[in-house]
Amino acid sequence: MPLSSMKDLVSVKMRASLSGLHVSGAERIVDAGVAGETVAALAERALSHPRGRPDFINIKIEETGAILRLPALKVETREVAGPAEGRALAAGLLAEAGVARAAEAMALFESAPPMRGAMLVDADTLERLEPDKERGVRATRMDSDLPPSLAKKKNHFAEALTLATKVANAPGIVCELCVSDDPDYVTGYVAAKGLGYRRITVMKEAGDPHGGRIFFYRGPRDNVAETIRYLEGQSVIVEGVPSSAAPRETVAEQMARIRAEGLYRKCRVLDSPAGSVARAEDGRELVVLSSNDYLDLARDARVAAAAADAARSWGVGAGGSRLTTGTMTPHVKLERHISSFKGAEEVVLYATGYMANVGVITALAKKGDVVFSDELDHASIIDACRLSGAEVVVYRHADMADLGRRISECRSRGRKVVVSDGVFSMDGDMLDLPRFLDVCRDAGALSVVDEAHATGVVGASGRGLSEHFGCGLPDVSIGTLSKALGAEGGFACVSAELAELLRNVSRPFIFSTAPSPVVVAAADAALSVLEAEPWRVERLRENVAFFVGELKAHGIALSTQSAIVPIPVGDERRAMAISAALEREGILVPAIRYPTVARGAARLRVAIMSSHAREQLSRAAALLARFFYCNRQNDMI
Ligand code: WAQ
Ligand code: MG
Repeated sequence: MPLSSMKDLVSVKMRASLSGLHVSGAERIVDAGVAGETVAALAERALSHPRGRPDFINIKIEETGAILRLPALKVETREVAGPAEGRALAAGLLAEAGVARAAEAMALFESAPPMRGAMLVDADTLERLEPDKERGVRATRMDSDLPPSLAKKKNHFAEALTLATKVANAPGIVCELCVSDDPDYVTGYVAAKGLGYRRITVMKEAGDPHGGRIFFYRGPRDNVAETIRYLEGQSVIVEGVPSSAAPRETVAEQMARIRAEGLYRKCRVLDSPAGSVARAEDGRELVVLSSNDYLDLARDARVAAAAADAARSWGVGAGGSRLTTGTMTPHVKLERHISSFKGAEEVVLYATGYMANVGVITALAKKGDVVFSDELDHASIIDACRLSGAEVVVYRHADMADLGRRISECRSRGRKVVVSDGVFSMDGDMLDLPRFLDVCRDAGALSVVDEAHATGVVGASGRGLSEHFGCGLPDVSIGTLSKALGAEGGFACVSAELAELLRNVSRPFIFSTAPSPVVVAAADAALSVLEAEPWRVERLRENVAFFVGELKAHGIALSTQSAIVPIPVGDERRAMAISAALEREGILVPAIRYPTVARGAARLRVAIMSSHAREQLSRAAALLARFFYCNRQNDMI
């Protein structure tokens, strides 16, 4: 039959498989006039499915028969912390919808083999009612009213809401339970006419390929056939389907939630330069135990003079990006200086440490490549991984065996890049660089190590992990000028070949104005001070050991391999209370909370400086221990 002679709307269904195994399926109900383009769009979707290229695609065009138009179920999303909470919530919703034996029902997912369709189950006895138990019942002949441009790509949410709306309106169906079978899609839902579409963000562990649907039926057995006929044959268009489930939260609501969760933050204003003692806005003096200015170089007279001189000779702004007019003599001089300090072939500067991570990782990895990242890597690395478009594989913290296993399991033909913090910024521990380099070399992977908290701190003269371990450099050693070097900016130590790559493709390098010659000259001077005065690094190490010893004497046993001493507290509000009590005593130790660390893993993060006096450190340790223990017994200090 020529398409043009078909009635207004047609159903177009696509099913794709590879070696007989299902790859993807989709269906649309569209005007007969656009059936051709719909066929093309569905074929393209099948051919580009992430699961692989199918060897068989079946596309069918049929008349729809009478169309039933249904309003989309109301959507509500519940954020849960993990699958246990998600499943308990689902059980409660099922009970609300009239399925008493909810837990038993959910166990059906575990016992049944993977199915193309849903289980049709008696809501009271949990007996299976569908004739073909291997295939299940498939709900078909449905579509949303989303315009074609929005329905091109797989949209789990919109497709599930469309199906759920059709199913909830089926005769005899009291509710539905769904968990996706996509390993990385962990969201599921419970849907019923009365409940609406209740999304639950986590219903299973990530990576779990199991999932399924259960349609709960209540009514005479004689009517089951009619229910199945509706599910399989009645054409339905669901109206008002949103293209995404993002909950609408006003800015005021969002801020209220942030406060309620104990996650509110604001900038503290200090009325003094960086250093181990600061003046608060109200004039009070505070001992700063949270600065990254580890070697007290930010206000060093020689560093400040270099900045002032540079401002006079070179002006303040660079006036252009590095590849246009922004590269000045001071930039090149600093890059050479850092290269010789680190023993690297070349160095590429970035405006900040964050940008260095983003710039390096997005340059090395793109779509089709794989980045392996430690689960405790810094936020800038996490953002960089996301931005790169590469597949991201997160391995267990500092676990080189786990890293090796994950690399060996990786089947991608793309480039492999492994990235780790050198010193972990929230835990203060150090990467085992020699083993890390071994794993990377064996795998033919590029190694990237962020030494932001290691530069100036780790190694006898502050040259970082390679100096500490007496081993070679990773392919990329990233560092920052804004912590121990007291200035601002980031850098990547690389081979000449990689430097060329970064200057050609690294977008933060290409599209940022070059760092100001003022900060560049300051960093250069700071590096000279560090080279001339390695005692600063030694003093820092002694101060760390002293502080850790003091804490231990007060009953808090901790270890660190850097200048970062984290004191684990757990509860966000408790960490805030201890931090506030310390501040009342004139000691500045911030509470670190989600999203910087995991929820419920809040901590006080002490950072030691070479310029801290022993008395400052011992008093701080004593007060810290007092508040830490006092606050464990009762919530008030
Ligand atoms: N009819 C009946 N059952 C089906 C159908 C169908 N048309 N399609 C899939 N199933 C069953 C089958 O057993 C699958 O294993 C299982 O459902 C899951 O299918 O963000 O993606 O397509 O709100 O993996 C839900 C949350 C996503 C969406 C559901 O399901 C959101 C999803 P999947
Ligand atoms: Mg699926």
